[in-house]
Amino acid sequence: MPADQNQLQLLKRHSGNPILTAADWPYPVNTIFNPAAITLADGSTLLLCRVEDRRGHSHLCAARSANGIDGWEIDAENRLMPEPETHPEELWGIEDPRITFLSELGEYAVVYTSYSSAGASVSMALTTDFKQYRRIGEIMPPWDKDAALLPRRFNDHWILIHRPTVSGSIGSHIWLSSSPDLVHWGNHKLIMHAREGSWWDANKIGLSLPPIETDQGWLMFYHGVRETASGCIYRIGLALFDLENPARCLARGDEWIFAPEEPYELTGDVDKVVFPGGYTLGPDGDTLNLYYGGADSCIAVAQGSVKELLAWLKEHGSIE
Ligand code: BMA
Repeated sequence: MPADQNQLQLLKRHSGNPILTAADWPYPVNTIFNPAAITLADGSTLLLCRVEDRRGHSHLCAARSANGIDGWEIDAENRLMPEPETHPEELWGIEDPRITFLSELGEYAVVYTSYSSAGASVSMALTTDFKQYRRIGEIMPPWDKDAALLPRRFNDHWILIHRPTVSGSIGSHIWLSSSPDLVHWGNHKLIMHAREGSWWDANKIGLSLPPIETDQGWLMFYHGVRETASGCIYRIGLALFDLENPARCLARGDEWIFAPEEPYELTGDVDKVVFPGGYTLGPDGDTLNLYYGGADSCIAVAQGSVKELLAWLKEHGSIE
């Protein structure tokens, strides 16, 4: 699988990858992967990591680092654990968080997948410090995952991007829903289709990062899942949505921009997976640190430039 020059130019893997593995954890776990990420007020980085225990159930655990690369302090005291007694949808664990800061509330919204015998659904909790959480609970019924909030209201409504899967329907696509209060959701709109046939993003796509606000629109990273005879390949593509009307797709890249290439992405509990869930921006407002899970077994980081990603999309994107 030769490395594509384009990919290397757009997103450059850190030489210290993987930056976090199960061996770094202060208690016994199976794997850690698929983190959310934010920059804290003091400029340090917080990753909210998906931790899978040795039953196969996941919970969320914060790790903090001054430079976002190493020196991680893992906060084993204040984990977000499944609470199946009060939230039965969390029976088999909670997974794949995405974080958005809601300045109107002065709180971070953590949107995550909860997993039970009814399937995977979208849940939300609010926090100010990643030590104590106030659960909103299940906001989308199964099957639904790969969700994140936009940071502010549009016409008095919050916006959630998510990926429902309906049994019997053709493909899993990206949708947008609105809510006046973060609890009641409606006005559902399909905003981006999975492609068909031999495309890298045929049949199943899902939001990766919370969309990034730029002067040209909301920059969306999404994953495409290609089914092959030897299993699925999770790769990452780009799309751009209208700033004022985030349901309107302005452009979508034809090629993937990031794909499993390194050993820690090719081999693990699930082979050939790159799964970004969070990013931070450097002080220049342009340098993007993309945090992702590798092969469902580790956490890694790659760097790019928002301006270059937008320029690439302009050249390689088509209007939906
Ligand atoms: C998806 C999610 C991710 C996982 C990926 C590959 O459906 O469950 O958490 O990384 O599959 O196994």
